Amino acid sequence: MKVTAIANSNIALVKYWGKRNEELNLPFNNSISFTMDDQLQTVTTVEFDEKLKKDKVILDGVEANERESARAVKFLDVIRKMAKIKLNAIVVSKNSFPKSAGLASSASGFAALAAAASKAAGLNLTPRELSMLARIGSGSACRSVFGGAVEWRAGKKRDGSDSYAFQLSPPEDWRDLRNVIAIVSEDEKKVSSMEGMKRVKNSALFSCRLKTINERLRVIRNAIKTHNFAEMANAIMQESNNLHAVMLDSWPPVSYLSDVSLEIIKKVIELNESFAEPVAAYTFDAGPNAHIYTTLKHCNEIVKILKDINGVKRIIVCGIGEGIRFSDKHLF
Ligand code: 2P0
Repeated sequence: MKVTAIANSNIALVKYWGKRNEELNLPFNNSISFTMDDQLQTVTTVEFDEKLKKDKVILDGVEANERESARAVKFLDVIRKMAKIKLNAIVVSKNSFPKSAGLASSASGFAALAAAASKAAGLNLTPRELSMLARIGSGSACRSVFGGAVEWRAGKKRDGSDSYAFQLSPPEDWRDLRNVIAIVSEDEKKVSSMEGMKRVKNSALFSCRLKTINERLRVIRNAIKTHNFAEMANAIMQESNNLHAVMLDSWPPVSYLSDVSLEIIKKVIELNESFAEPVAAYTFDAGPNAHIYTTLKHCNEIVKILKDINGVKRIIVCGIGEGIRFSDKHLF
């Protein structure tokens, strides 16, 4: 049976960084994200077929490289074990955005693959089970199973059975929220998230981050519930600063922000000062591209500011989007 699933990327307000278990992608702390609209999307079709001698993975029209292919095969092995099947699969996947643009393609990629492959293997998983499965593919993928605002519960158990995402509020709840994305670099990052998360364990600041993160989670959760942008904004920016401070404090040091990123930070702070309240909040993942959360009212102004910054290559304005969906428009 051929199954096609669609998943959108998500951009965290409180970030996942550091694993208590690398095999199962179990984090140290809860994280909170918004799922993006269909501009940041992966569509994946999977079919298990007895005629195949090995798994075949096609990403954006070309055969996956060795590293990508090994990661997909390892994930398919998890699904084959769960479904008690031995068949090989063909996986065809298409992103609506460049794979290594720092736009979290692994989140939408593994969420779509988890959904398509588990169903194609005959499993009928609940959203929570699907979230746990996607997490094994890539941590942040567990959040892309759901739309709107999503929290990933870190959990405490060693087997990961209490580490999954759930929806805090549906996409239609905060219709005028936007993420203005400034693409600064489309190069593949030099230090992968996987490697960066290993190094963070050497950071003395990391234990301090974990002590203060619960308060930040509480503020953001509450701001989402009450649609209080100003309250959420400062917490988002402090969280991003804290994350990148911890990255720099890792050994060997990890540094993802560029001069252009720092210029964007400066401009957002100036904009907020001019309003005497936060109307925009920057956040950066494992790369120099900026994600500026704001409301529709201030969107054009932010786009204008970003366009004037030397080094900003492209701007994408994203709304809040849906979780996993299935489609009958197969890719092969
Ligand atoms: C996040 N990031 O919460 C954080 C913020 C990057 C910075 O999740 O090794 O690709 O596949 O579990 O999910 C990127 O890491 O890592 C990430 P793996 P993933 O969105």
